[in-house]
Amino acid sequence: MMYKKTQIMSTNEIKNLEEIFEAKIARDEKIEPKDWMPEKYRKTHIRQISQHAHSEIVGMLPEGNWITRAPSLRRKVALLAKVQDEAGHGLYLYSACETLGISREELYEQLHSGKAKYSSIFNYPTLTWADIGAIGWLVDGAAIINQVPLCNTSFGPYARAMVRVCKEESFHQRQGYEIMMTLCNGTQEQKDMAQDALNRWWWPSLMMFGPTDEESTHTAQSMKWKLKRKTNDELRQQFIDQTVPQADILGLKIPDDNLKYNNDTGHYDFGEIDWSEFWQVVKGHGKCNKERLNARKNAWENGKWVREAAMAYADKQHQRKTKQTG
Ligand code: FAQ
Repeated sequence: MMYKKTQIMSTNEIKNLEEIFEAKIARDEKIEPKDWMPEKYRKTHIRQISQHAHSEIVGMLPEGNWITRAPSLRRKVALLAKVQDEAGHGLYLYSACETLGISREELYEQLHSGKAKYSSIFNYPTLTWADIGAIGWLVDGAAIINQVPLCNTSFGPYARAMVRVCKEESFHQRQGYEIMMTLCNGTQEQKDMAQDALNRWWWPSLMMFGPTDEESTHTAQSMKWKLKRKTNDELRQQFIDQTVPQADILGLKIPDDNLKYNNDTGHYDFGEIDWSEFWQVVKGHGKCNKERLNARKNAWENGKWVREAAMAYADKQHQRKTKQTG
């Protein structure tokens, strides 16, 4: 009897907590790590924030490939800084994710075992220098459009991390566009290289926004929790509308024969995305999935001695301090 009463009490308590949580969301107040939150909210955030963090860290690899081959000192310095920024973004995001009660080790383990996803876009190869321009222009361009609404997401640590990330992404987008501009104002060979990079990165960039709203498993719930502020299709359309005029300025042709401005909607209509390619890449069968994951696993293995040395040093410091105070 007593047990039943406690159960009823706790159900009421939970209902109460749920109401407080929902009211906070409705008032656009941030949910902070120590606040009560539904377990599904916590898990969804761990999933999205960790996927985002992994994307930043894996996203360093395609560009890292070009640091030693950048065509000038100025280009090398800018690319080096960009790749370092991406490492920083990964670290803010892992930290935000840890506030939800999961350890960094678990997060890495999920990436290395293939349990956690990272963005499909980073499974494509960077074949020429123009790819570095195209990544900055298109991939960072898409990332900004996706991430600006996240500055206003409901979970405090994620929203705050996003503010800084977006400022840096906007510098990345400009450096990419400037590379494209330089190539397009160069020789015919350079312009062809820029066009070839656009041809290869355009469709994968559209896929970055995820499946269509109809196919998206998480969008409806994430919109209710104000984790997502705009749907995958809305963001994809915004990206296309913003990017087509930029391609015109460069004098490049977007590789889509069905791309056409629609006077009635005020948006560009566009061709069919190859969703079978997207799902193949997401499932691990893209051109570079194995290479990317192996690079991350090797980095983890090779860094083992550094982690051990750092722990031993921290231990020593701690012992010294307790000796002094004791
Ligand atoms: N790749 O129900 P939805 C960057 C999965 S950072 C792989 O629509 P959701 C910076 C999804 O996880 C780029 N998987 O999912 C940079 C789910 O599977 P699950 C990363 C994808 O979460 C620039 C399933 O499909 N940005 O670029 C992808 O509501 C340059 C169903 O999908 C972020 O992570 C994909 N593209 O919406 C770095 C931003 N799309 O988990 C270096 C934050 C979907 O159930 C160089 N994330 N899936 O097994 C988001 O906004 C969302 O998570 C979406 C997906 C929009 C990506």
